[in-house]
Amino acid sequence: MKTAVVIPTYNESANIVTLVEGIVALQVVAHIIIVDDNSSDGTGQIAEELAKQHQEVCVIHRPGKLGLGTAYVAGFKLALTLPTDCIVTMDADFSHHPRYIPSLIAQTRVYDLSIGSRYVDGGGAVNCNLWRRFLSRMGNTVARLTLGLKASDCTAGFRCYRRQVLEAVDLDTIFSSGYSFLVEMLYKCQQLRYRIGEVPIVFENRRQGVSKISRNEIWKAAYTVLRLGWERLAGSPHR
Ligand SMILES: Nc1nc2c(ncn2[C@@H]2O[C@H](COP(=O)(O)OP(=O)(O)O)[C@@H](O)[C@H]2O)c(=O)[nH]1
Ligand SMILES: [Mg+2]
Repeated sequence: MKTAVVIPTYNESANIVTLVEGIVALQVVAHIIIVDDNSSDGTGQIAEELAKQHQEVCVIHRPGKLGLGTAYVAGFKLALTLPTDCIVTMDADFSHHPRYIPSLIAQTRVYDLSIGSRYVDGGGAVNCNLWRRFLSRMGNTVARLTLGLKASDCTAGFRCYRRQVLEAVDLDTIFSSGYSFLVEMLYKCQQLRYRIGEVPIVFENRRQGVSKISRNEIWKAAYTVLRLGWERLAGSPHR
């Protein structure tokens, strides 16, 4: 399976080199697409250096912090121009460890979308404070109940999509620009009746840098779930 990994970055200079080197060392990834939003800590320049050293790496530079969701879309669009069979998404902060990439890719033979999941047997989360745990559990419960999502970990950003999935979903109609993109995308995949599977991962809270999830993002995520829930009730499944 020819695989591309999409990594959105915003101020990840402490992580990006070791992460990229860890992924390259796996020797199962053909393309590493870094989508940087003009990070003030120089992540974009470091990514350019990595691109010179590793032929797998390419970098998309955007002018400012435009959101996690639109960063995924930019990365997906580039990945679809390349001869890829599946596209992995992951955070740059080692919460999503590269060691799980091979099992996510392997599951893609069975599933159209494989999720690196904290909430299936063998999965877990370490070093996360009570607030993080609460937020994640709460977000998952609300998304599952409101949207009828079947996955256990609906907010996970560690995923592997078959190419066909990203070709079928109209990426330009996704209205979430931020973190709630993940829930919206999962909802669309379930609506389109794609097979969705989960692979256990142990999520580790970031050791370097700071989280970019803000209170505003949490409100926007709540709005996304309510909006999709309303559309579900009103019976328009694809928007
Ligand atoms: N390009 C881009 N990347 C982002 C943006 N917001 C967050 N990220 C990246 O998305 C990933 C997830 O963000 P993170 O802060 O780790 O969120 P958390 O794990 O929920 O705390 C990290 O690799 C961030 O650098 C954004 O607006 N644009
Ligand atoms: Mg993170």
